[in-house]
This record gives sequence, C-alpha cells and structure tokens, in this order.
Amino acid sequence: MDLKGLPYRKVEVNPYSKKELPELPEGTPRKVPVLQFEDRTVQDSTDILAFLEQRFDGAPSLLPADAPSRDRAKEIEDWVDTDLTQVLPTVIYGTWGEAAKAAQVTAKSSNFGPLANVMVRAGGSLIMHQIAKRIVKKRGGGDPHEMLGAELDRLEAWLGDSDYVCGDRISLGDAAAHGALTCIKEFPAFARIVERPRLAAWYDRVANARAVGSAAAAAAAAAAA
Ligand SMILES: N[C@@H](CCC(=O)N[C@@H](CS)C(=O)NCC(=O)O)C(=O)O
Repeated sequence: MDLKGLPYRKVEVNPYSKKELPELPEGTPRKVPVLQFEDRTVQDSTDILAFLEQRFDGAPSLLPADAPSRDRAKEIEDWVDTDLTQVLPTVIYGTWGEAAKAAQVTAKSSNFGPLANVMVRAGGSLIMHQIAKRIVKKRGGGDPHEMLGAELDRLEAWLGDSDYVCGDRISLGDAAAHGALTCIKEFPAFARIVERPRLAAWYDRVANARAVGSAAAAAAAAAAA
C-alpha cells in the first residue's frame, strides 16, 4: 500500500485473543495479514497484493509489463511464501538465546496492554522456539543461519546489478521480499542482510520508495480533508 501510495490504517492483532480480527469466512485460517476495504475482507498477502492491483488500477502497478519479468516477480513472491518466510523464524527463535532476545524486541514494539504484553513476550517466544525447531526439522535440519544465507544468495542472484529484483522497475517481487525482511529489522539476524552491500542498498531503495508513496498518500489525504 505504501508503494502504491494508498492510505491505510494498521491494526495490530493480539496473537492469543486475535480479537482485533474482523469476521472471517468459516474454515479460513485466523491469520494476519487481513485487508478490510469497504465491505470486502481479503486474506493472505498474495491475494491482498492481487486485490490491490486490480481494485486500485489508477495507482502505480507492481506487475511488470513484460511476461518474463512478470513471471519472475511471481516466482519471487512464491519463494517469499514457501522459503524466505519459513526460514526467518528459525534465525529469530532458533536458540534459547535468540528466543529470549526476541522477547525483548517484541516487548519494545508491542502495543498491547501490560498483561498481554507479558504473555506475548514470554509465551510467544516459547511457542515460536518450538515452531522454529519444527521448521528446521521439516526442511531437513541444518544450521538456520546457513539456511538464511542460502536464501539471501538467491535474492542477491535475482537482484544482480539491477536496482530491483525484476530489473530497473520496482515490482511485486520487491514488495514481497522487502515486506518479509522488514519483519526481522529489529532482530540481530538483520545484520546478515546489511552486511551484503548490494542487498543493503536494495533494501534502502525499496524503503525509500515506500516512504515516498506513504508521504504522497498522506498529502492526498490532507488535501481531501
Ligand atoms: N500465506 C500467508 C501466511 C500468513 C501467516 O502465516 N501469518 C502468520 C503471521 S506472519 C499468522 O497470522 N500466524 C498466526 C497463527 O498461525 O495462528 C500470507 O502470506 O498471508
């Protein structure tokens, strides 16, 4: 939404009560992100991106115009879902030390009440530590930091010498990868990204595009008020 210059209001969802979630169709997972727009509720980041693309066709498109770049953008978006977002929890909560650090980071950024805050910090880290162990096992074992390194190698290869992952224009691939990596910005593992100069420059480039879009949305909202 930032990249498209669309105004929005963000609502944090308590991971235990999930009381902030809107009513969802039966049988669908009670997971974030969920987008609410007028009377529509859209779940899953991939479906949300597709919805935004279609519904706000006056906003800058994140779908590359040529077929090979479009295929690559979708391939990267799939990789974010199936690999990158799977590996990230394993480097944040993989060891007890990392899980304890994660509790501290969460405590700083969580905006829930005092009791919920303590539960999210302590319980969240315990649960996420178990989830991280399960993910490592499911992915055939190995060192989480090496697994992240291999995924960052892939991202770096897609980026090559270009400004963005699909060439010289920002796309869905950048939005998905940048969104996922932003989730670990406050954690020590983020240093693994910043230590790669091309990835660090790309990360800042996309962050800057987000800031520009978000400022445009704020200016449009102020002008309309
Ligand atoms: N494929 C989904 C994944 C959504 C997802 O796993 N969300 C996590 C947070 S990042 C969640 O809400 N987990 C809560 C739970 O599983 O109870 C997407 O891209 O939106």
